[in-house]
Amino acid sequence: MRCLRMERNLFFRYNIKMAKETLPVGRQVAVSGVQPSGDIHIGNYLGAIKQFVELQNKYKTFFFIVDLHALTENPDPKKLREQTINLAALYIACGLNPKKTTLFIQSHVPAHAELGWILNTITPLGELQRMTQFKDKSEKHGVLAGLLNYPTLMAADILLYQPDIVPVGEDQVQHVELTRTLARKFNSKYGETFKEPKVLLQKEVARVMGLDDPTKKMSKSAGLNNYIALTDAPDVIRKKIKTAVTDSGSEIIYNTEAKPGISNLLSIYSAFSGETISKLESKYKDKKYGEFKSDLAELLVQKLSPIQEKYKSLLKNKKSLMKILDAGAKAANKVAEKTMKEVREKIGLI
Ligand code: AQP
Repeated sequence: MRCLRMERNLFFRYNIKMAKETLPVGRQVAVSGVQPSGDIHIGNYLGAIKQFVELQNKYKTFFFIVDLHALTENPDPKKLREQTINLAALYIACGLNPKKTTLFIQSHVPAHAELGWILNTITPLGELQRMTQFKDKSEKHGVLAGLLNYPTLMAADILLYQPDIVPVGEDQVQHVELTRTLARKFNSKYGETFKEPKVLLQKEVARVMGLDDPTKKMSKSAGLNNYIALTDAPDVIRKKIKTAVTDSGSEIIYNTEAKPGISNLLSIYSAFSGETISKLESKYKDKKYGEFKSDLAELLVQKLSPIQEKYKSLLKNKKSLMKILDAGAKAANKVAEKTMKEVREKIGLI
């Protein structure tokens, strides 16, 4: 009950659209990105990428690889390059179609950094210091200015394309809310310039939890046993699900407070199978955790293997991936420049 109330408050407060809501017809704009900061996992997929794929059929979409954001974790340059191109392949393998979506690398559109800087100049320090991600990540990486300014760069990523919606996982809701605040602030100071976008959340899987700690979100940086990577081999998937933390008792029921482990696995099962959680609860009534886990592992192997095959084949031709990304950057630059021209004029840059 408490959870439900909190959820309702969250949705009200942040002006969140539900993924199940009928999407508007016409060419509204959707924008989002993923960091090339490690193995892309099923949390990133269910919370974000899967939505991107669905949205490209109804919206004008800009989806990108946020390499400048990944720098906040001081990655090895060779690894960053490799993960950037891998993420491009993975996006396409998951179903993004470069003919429908503008797909590009963030750093190939200089306006992101430029607008990020401009937004910094109207952002109170306290707004950045209170961000949950900043607090969590500065514990791991030290208090770097890049981490602090992550949300203003993210606001620029979004506002440049004047989107109606921003599909993200729940952990990014706070940053999108700051984006809306900054858009309002800029508009009231310099005149109507930016649209205030809404968050689009995939309710049931907006926060997929870690396999080794179902009280915290699944995260690329939380260690190998925390997540199922989209590229994990079948045996790795089986082993990770087998060792995923479950709860005391033996019932397979959804109750995030009493049974966070099983509830998380049920959400994952439901999202990949399309079966409702209550149907799964009935299916596994009187069954053991072991049988449920083994079925879930096989489901994941089956659903991820076509993505993995396509991913491997796309990576054989990196030149053609780069061509797609170059064309995407060209198209994105055009849209971003239009916004920047207006911004520069309004704030007095010659
Ligand atoms: N556990 C999750 N459940 C649902 N959605 C999630 N997302 C991330 N984790 C979950 C969503 O995935 C998109 C891309 O995330 P990101 O790469 O920009 O960075 P993040 O949110 O910080 O993701 P990670 O996996 O935790 O990466 P690291 O460890 O590098 O910080 C976003 O829409 C995010 O909400």
